[in-house]
Amino acid sequence: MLRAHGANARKIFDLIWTFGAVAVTTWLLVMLVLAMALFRRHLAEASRSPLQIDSDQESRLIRAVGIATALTVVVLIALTIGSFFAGKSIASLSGSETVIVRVTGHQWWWEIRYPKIDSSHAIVTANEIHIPVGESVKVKLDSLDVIHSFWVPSLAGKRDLIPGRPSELSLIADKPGIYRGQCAEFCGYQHAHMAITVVAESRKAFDAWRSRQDSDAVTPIADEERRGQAAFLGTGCALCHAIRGTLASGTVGPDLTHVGGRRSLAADTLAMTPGALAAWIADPQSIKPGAKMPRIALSADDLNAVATYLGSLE
Ligand code: HEC
Ligand SMILES: [Cu+2]
Repeated sequence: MLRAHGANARKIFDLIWTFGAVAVTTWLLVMLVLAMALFRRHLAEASRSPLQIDSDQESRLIRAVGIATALTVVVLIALTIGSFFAGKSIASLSGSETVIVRVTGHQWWWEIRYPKIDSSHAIVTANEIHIPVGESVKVKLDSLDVIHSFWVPSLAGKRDLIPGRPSELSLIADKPGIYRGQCAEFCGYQHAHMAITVVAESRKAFDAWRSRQDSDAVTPIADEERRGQAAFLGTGCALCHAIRGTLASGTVGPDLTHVGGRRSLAADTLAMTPGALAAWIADPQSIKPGAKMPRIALSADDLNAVATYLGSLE
């Protein structure tokens, strides 16, 4: 949030500093006045009895308190107006989007879809959004289970994903890079392991990524990968996962058509490495207890083969 990299995030960043500066200044002034008052009372107590009332001083104090109260109200109104206009100018950024992404929250991962354009298919992936740098991207949000919240602090503010009540947000990244996001609404056991990655890249790299995602999964040629595919299709993985180009078409878990090309596994819980892939498949419950993927017993050879096969799906 303090490292804003997009128009939308910068508006929020300015607001944070304005609120912070006003709050700190107010606090310092209050402390200063308090110190002065205590000091003066200390001097006065020495020279006259505390029961003696000085009516001049009383009316001065009443005036001072009145002015301070009025100033507080003015500051509150000014901050409210500032926040209103920041919200309005964030809203005015929408409408010029060149890319649309649909994000659906699940316990505890993000389903990402890019609707069909021209001759390409709709793309389905998970936990990793690619966007072209400098272009405004419309993110449409929905949830299938509980309330989640989409928050990529360097790029935009938070927006809740409420089941049955679609909402949207626009994202803009003005520098290529990898921006981490996090579910920002407590959504159950593995809420903390529900991160999202936004990869902002040049238009050329984005188009290349898109067309790679658009193709079906590669057909395995090596023996090990063929064995992995057979084990995948034969042990129930396909009930929950889809791999385009094979019979696997489950929708309970992330689409795995290009899983090997992602940067991380299980909503950024593990970095994508051959070892992590095998560890996840061997026992997802020890890595992300409560995750909606059961532990499935595979022989050591099948496990290695499945991990090799999935790793090859880039
Ligand atoms: C009952 C449904 C179900 C079954 C059966 C299942 N999975 Fe999963 N799988 C999931 C869910 C849900 C997730 C997301 C977990 C999370 O991140 O919280 C997942 C995540 C994954 C991931 C990580 C994907 C990513 O992009 O982060 C891989 C790889 C995977 N499963 C492989 C397999 C393999 C191999 C099998 C068969 C041995 C299998 N799964 C069986 C539901 C299932
Ligand atoms: Cu969540």
